Amino acid sequence: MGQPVERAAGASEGATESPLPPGQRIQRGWPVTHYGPVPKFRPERWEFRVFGATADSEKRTWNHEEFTALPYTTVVADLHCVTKFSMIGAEWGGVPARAILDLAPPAPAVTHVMVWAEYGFSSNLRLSDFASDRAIFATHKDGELLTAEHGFPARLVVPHLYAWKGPKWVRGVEYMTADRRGFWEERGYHNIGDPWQEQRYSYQEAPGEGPEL
Ligand SMILES: Nc1nc2c(c(=O)[nH]1)N[C@H]1C(S)=C(S)[C@@H](COP(=O)(O)O)O[C@H]1N2
Ligand SMILES: [Mo]
Repeated sequence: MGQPVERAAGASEGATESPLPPGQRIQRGWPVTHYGPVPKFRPERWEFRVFGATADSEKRTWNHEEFTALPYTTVVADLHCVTKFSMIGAEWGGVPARAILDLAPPAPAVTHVMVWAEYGFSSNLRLSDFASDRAIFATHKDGELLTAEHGFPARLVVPHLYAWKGPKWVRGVEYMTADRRGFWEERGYHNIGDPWQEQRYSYQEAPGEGPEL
């Protein structure tokens, strides 16, 4: 905090060699950032739901045991918070977003998804962003289960977008045939949120980058 932005030798060690997006600085440790309380996890009540415009018009749900049996992969990726800290080089383990798209295919008309979390928190993504082979519903970080405050039992990580695009305490995905703003996107954050283009705030949106506010 307060130090000049620098890319010191140690800063990029590890598996990610990518530079930091503009305006970001490296945060040591892992701060907790979210709106509202940390939800209590109740395994018997938890389910992950895919709904909206599915290819067969059916909803799909997985209970916690079933969800933990879905394909598992790891992705090394940084978290870029729009408030300008970045947490670099984490190894996320969990269910690739692609696996969800394969197991519960969207209808051809789907262009966007809304990712839903506890307490109605949500974030919208273009289908193409969600379909990235690096997008992951993380259950683990660096080989350990996520802690409650970091999103246990699952959080979305979309490495090429700002971290608010990855809800903690995720509960499902809605397939949409038109774009709609999620929680932070309605409250001043950019509809797309590409950190490499510094798409932080909705007032920066170019025409066509988001639905009317
Ligand atoms: N459910 C939920 N998920 C959320 C948020 C939130 O407010 N609620 N905040 C986002 C923001 S702005 C950031 S920077 C990251 C922070 O994740 P961390 O607390 O694990 O560092 O979570 C994201 N996911
Ligand atoms: Mo954030």
